[in-house]
Amino acid sequence: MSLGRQPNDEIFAVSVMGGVKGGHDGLPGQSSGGGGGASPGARRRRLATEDYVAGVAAGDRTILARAITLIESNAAGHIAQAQEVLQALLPRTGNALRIGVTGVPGVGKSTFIESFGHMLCEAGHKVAVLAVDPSSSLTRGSILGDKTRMELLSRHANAYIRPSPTGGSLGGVARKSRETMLLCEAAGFDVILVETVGVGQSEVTVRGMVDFFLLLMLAGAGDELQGIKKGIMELADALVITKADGDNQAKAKGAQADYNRALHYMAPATSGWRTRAYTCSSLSGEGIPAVWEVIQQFRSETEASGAFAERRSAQARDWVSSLIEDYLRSRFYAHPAVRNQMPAIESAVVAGELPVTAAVQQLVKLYEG
Ligand SMILES: Nc1nc2c(ncn2[C@@H]2O[C@H](COP(=O)(O)OP(=O)(O)OP(=O)(O)O)[C@@H](O)[C@H]2O)c(=O)[nH]1
Ligand SMILES: [Mg+2]
Repeated sequence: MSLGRQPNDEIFAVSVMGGVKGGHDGLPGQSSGGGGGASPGARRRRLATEDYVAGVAAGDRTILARAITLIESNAAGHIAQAQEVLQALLPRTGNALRIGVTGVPGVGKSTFIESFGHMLCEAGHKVAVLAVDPSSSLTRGSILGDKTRMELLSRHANAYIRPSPTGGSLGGVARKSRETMLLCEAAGFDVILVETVGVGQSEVTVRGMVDFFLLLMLAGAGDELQGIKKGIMELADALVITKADGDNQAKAKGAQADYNRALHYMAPATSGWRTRAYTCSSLSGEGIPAVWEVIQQFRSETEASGAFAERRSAQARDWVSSLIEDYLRSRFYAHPAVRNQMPAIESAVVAGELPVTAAVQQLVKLYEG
């Protein structure tokens, strides 16, 4: 599973870019201009590493929020401390069930998470909800919209909702979300729900960080629109037709049968597991407990077969290699000689005066100095 790749990634903030905005947890060196309102004590200083570690391990939400803000920061000093915090907390991570939720805009992801998450919290689970939305720097409004859509869940003592990190490429957002997931696990959350919009590369990225991947679909919407052409169905461990209520119920059942037929001919997303279609209504709650039963069944079967642990290992290896690639790429593009010569070499290629391979060799030579 590979991460989305873009040049000039800020993965390790080699070339310092925008950084997080509106530091609502009050890290120094970030503009707090107006964003979070004038809450008392908003301008807190950074904590010592031991305090972050102890606070997160004790499940202290305020400190968890501040540790996540540290993780999301692109400032070099913050990155170093964030890694110390993660290193110390690593033995406490890995115990949660990680569930990705995707689907086209408006399919009902947030409403599903509200209903599903609330059911789990009531059953005694501790549920963290994260979002991976590389576009959210442009549409900050939707984050606020989500919080209000998850009103019941966000007020539950067992739930913690964290909006998508803003700003930067998918690779940068993905790194922050993975590390945030680890912090939530260390804080004692045993179910992590990751919402992502199904409109691009971000589903593939989220598939690469979760154990179970849930694709929500609408009855009667065009298949191409919903990712069949893009192969998203092949990534899913379950397909859930949403909004199976009122007049839509019969249509949803029809779609379920159609998708089950289509799934029959597809390779499974997880070896040994058969992906099936289900229906639910997040408004009435019908079908929501069944989704949890499917996920528990998946967990027990894949843990027994070894597929669960194998996927986790493969994800860790893929994470290492994709971070290396992102790191090297950003180093390369940030290199002064490369930056200096790039425009001329590109022009020569475009003008047909220089073969591409020779151009790249020249640039790499400059980089290697
Ligand atoms: N009838 C009915 N409507 C629903 C159901 N679930 C969601 N909706 C409605 O569908 C609309 C979109 O729901 P959201 O949960 O915001 O969808 P989303 O997939 O999170 O959307 P984005 O975050 O914008 O991608 C809202 O108006 C919901 O009230 C359902 O089970 N039944
Ligand atoms: Mg949403």
